Amino acid sequence: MLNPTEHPHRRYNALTGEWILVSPHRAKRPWQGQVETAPPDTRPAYDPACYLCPGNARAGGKTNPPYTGTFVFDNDFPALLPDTPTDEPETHSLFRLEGERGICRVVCFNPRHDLTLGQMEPDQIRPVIDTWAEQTLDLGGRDFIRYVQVFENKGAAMGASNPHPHGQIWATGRLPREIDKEIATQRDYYAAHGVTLLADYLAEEQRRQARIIYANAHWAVLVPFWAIWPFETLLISTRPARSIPELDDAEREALADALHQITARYDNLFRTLFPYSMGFHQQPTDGQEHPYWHLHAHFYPPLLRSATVKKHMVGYEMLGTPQRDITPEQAAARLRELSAVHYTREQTGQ
Ligand code: H2U
Ligand code: ZN
Repeated sequence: MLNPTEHPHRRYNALTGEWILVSPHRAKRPWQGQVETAPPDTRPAYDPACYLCPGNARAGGKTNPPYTGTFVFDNDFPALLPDTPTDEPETHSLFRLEGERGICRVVCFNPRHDLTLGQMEPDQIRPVIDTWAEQTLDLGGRDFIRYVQVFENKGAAMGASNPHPHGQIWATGRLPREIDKEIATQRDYYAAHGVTLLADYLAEEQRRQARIIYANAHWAVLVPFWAIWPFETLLISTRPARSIPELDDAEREALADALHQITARYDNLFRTLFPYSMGFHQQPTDGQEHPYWHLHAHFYPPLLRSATVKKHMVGYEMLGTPQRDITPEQAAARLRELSAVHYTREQTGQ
């Protein structure tokens, strides 16, 4: 009989409708690899050369105000523009091309240059959540915007341009590809069962416990059953909320706590400022009702075995199907047993 801890198998991603490959027999001794330590974090609290620090000049001539909380500005090099023509100059069905409108912004999480989300306490993360909510309302309220994507690229390994704690928001006239997929699966599930897909999924994960890393009254963090990246996680709201703005005070406090828990554990895993791309998937802002939507956030970290050994999505994964060696259950167990006291605090005894 198939043993999922030993035999190669494939797993279905209920949120995207795609399959992944799991090869547990290749990871019999996953934790005996190298344990190297990344260079110490020597960032100053303020960096005069940083284009995100308060009071500093940005490329393109603008100057940041002496901000003390979060700070949002229009990206000086935006990938999308609000006034792009949206007609379709191509008529051939094999050469489809459409203008895309949008607005790109940068969100500084904190004035301090030497922090990351993982090093910020829940009460420092809370204003970031409020800012995401405000931005979703502001951008989503525009008539040409149908989706607001809140995200963070953290670490040079993910292409982040600057270690100052910051994220981005891209708001677009059309729905992004990942959202299209999640609409199809969540809408079908809701139509068939009358509850959200992630509500049923979370209830089952709570029952099984094997992949849950952390849970509080309003959020759970787990390694999804169908995770591709070694330490990929999914943050799910207990109530099937549809967007960040609709979260009440208690849910925002609990979200700050959950974000602290997962990002601090990530940093502690390989004792490094753990790189990842993360982002929230909320309902479209197209003025329609989306009762099937269930608010969640994905964390996609590239590290596999240490501060420098990354997983590469190459070869069979590019040409065939994404594949992983250590199982989602093993990854969850590792993250679950870690402390959420950031390793840089342990070092200084604070
Ligand atoms: P990362 O999240 O990948 O680090 O990107 C930061 C963004 O900051 C990037 O999209 C923008 C870049 O265009 N940026 C500015 O808007 N002004 C600047 O002075 C430098 C970088
Ligand atoms: Zn800075």
